[in-house]
Amino acid sequence: RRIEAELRRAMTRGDLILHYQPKVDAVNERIVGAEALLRWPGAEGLAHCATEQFVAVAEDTGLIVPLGAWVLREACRQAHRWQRGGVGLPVAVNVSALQFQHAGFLAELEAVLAECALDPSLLELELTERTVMAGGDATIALLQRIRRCGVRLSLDDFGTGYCSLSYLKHFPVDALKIDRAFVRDVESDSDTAAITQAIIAMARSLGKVVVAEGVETRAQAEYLRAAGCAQLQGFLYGEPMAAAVLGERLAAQR
Ligand code: G
Ligand code: G
Ligand code: NA
Ligand code: MN
Repeated sequence: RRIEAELRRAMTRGDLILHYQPKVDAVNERIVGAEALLRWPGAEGLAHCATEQFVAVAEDTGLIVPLGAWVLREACRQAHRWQRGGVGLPVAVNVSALQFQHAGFLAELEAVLAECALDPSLLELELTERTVMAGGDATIALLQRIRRCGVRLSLDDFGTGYCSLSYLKHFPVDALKIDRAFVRDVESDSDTAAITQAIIAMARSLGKVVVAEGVETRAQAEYLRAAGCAQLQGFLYGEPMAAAVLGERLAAQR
């Protein structure tokens, strides 16, 4: 397919970049982490330039395996630059199901950590509920091995998949990210508010850090902070931005 060929070319040419979106502490609103997100800046004229679209193509074609490996390495290099600069900002990387289930994933992760000399606790992998639910016991064993490397794990888009709250205790993850669909309606819909409160309470009782994503308004932020969310992420605190721009914000908050 044409899109696949263009994406492949963009990858080998180095046309893809990563942007970083801040995560802030819900109480003091200082930046405590960043999520790496793929961008394809030269592709504005193409119909599939939006990340959601080309990531879907990459997942359908299997290109997500080498592309995801590139993202992991690039994000670790950036995290190491921040580590060396004395900032020590944890960086989160999205990992697709196919990439996670690929046989070489753990070895590659270990190799990248060693190559970048990165403190593993400065790397977090974001996996969706769907990804961890799909693999059964083998998945749990793999999650445990990743965690033993010192890398943090979080469950992304929580609440949209089919992961029941009671399953949470089986997954060795450090954090859970409440999907932005909940955040959007948390003040206007009492059922959403009740579910969100329940997710936060349950996750906290299991010792998981709760992160809310898609926070756009001050009112949402206040609500989520009061409900016990530890970290907030969303346009209110910054869109995904170039590493240098985030670096300036980090320097300014020191
Ligand atoms: O940042 P944005 O909302 O445009 O991202 C759209 C979708 O693409 C989101 O679901 C996001 O998780 C996914 N995405 C962005 N960057 C990456 C990446 O590096 N790897 C994977 N697997 N997905 C990504
Ligand atoms: O699937 P995942 O949660 O990784 O997707 C992250 C995506 O969410 C990114 O594409 C990012 O651009 C987008 N995003 C981040 N913050 C906000 C926000 O406050 N509102 C909306 N609508 N999208 C957001
Ligand atoms: Na994510
Ligand atoms: Mn998400």
